[in-house]
Amino acid sequence: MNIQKGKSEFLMGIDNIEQLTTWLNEHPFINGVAFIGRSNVGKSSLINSLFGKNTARVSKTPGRTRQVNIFRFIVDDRLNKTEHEFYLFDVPGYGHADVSKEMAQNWQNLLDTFFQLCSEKILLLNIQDARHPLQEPDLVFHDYIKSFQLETYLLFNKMDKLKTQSERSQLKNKMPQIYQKFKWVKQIHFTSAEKGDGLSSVELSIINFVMRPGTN
Ligand SMILES: Nc1nc2c(ncn2[C@@H]2O[C@H](COP(=O)(O)OP(=O)(O)OP(=O)(O)O)[C@@H](O)[C@H]2O)c(=O)[nH]1
Ligand SMILES: [Mg+2]
Repeated sequence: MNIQKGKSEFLMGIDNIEQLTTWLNEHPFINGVAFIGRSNVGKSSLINSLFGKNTARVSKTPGRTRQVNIFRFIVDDRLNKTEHEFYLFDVPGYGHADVSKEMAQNWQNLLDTFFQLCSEKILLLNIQDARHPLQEPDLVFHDYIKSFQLETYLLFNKMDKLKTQSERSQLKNKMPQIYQKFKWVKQIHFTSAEKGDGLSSVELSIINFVMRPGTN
């Protein structure tokens, strides 16, 4: 089975609480995956690498994804010659230092609405920067998200940026602390959206989650 690259379809971007509430209430049993992480960690880039390039917008300016972007993607089951549709969410980054209070509050409200109303069939992929693990906003986010009890996997992205031995051992040395802090997280992946490292196992994990028995 695999995700059909390039067949993912952008449905809409929502930056308004009422609209998000309506959409989620109209879709109570959605099965799919949501990408969330600090701004600029590579959520949109990972989405493009996994679901086909040009699915999501990639930016050099942090904070570019200002909406909950909703997509549809297709898993191709070649053995049984069937196709299955699921939802994909690119959720705005948290932990901005440089936005107005009003904007940060709007984001928080969007996140609250999203996590309160999304079905438990959504897999949460939390993206963090491999160069800066255990950042304060990530720890705050985990404290926040834990109570929603969604299946959550952690992705350390931009692994290609750990170029020297010493940069790599910095991450390695923090692993015991990372496993401790994120104990409740079911899987941890190490990826590079740019080079493609680790993406096939992330793809497999997504497929295993959305295709698990009893959910279609
Ligand atoms: N070297 C390297 N650069 C990456 C990787 N993933 C993303 N980038 C770069 O990081 C920048 C931000 O990537 P985005 O995918 O837009 O990040 P985002 O998390 O969606 O950001 P927001 O939408 O602002 O929350 C872009 O310049 C990407 O090209 C990676 O694995 N390796
Ligand atoms: Mg983005």
